[in-house]
Amino acid sequence: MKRKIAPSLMCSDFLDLRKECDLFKANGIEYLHIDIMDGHYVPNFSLGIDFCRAVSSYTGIPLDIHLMMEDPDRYIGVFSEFEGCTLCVHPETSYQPLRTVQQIQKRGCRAGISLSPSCPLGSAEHLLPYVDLLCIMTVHPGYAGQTIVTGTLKKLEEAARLIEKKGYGAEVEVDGNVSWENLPKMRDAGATVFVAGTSSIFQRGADMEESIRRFREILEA
Ligand code: S6P
Ligand code: MG
Repeated sequence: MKRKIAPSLMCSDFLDLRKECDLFKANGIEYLHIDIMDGHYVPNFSLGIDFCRAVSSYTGIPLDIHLMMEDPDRYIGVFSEFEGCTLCVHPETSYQPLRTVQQIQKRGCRAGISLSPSCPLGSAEHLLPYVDLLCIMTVHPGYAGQTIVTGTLKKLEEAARLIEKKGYGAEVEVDGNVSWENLPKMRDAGATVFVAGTSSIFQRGADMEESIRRFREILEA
């Protein structure tokens, strides 16, 4: 499976968003990772539906929408309008997570589940045959710029191994502190989609195009 880069747009320089979107298009970025927060499931707010519309229509790059919210079923209809997008939910936020996954797929989207560091792999194992993407969060949901939580790399490795062994088709995404130091470990642990944030391509002062090239080289090594 080709390894993919998903820049996390909450880390963008919003005053220079068009320039960054142009760079993503020119450099073959596979997904745009968009964090949606409700101020309840996580103590923060980030991006919204109008932001999704703007970057989706401008770039044409498939969206990877990470729903950090209570009762995500209420918003599946709203966020499912984007061609080829992934809607990723935290299973503990839905009473019937499998039904939520199926509702997402019924609307023509790819369905993902995201496991925060507090959520063990075993609690979601039964969902793995059904999902298009499993996101292992390596920081607590809610903020960019955090440090990796110990133990999450091992969970990533176990998840990737299990998906491979069982022959499930799900992509394995890693989200949180995907830094130059952690990236090779995450690649070796079996991740296939990498959320790039302030730890790598959005580092202030660095050349973003050069950072994307460096990121890609590590993924392909
Ligand atoms: C966190 C969110 C993540 C962050 C990403 C930022 O709630 O789900 O997607 O945007 O972790 O990257 P970094 O490198 O600052 O951790
Ligand atoms: Mg995220």
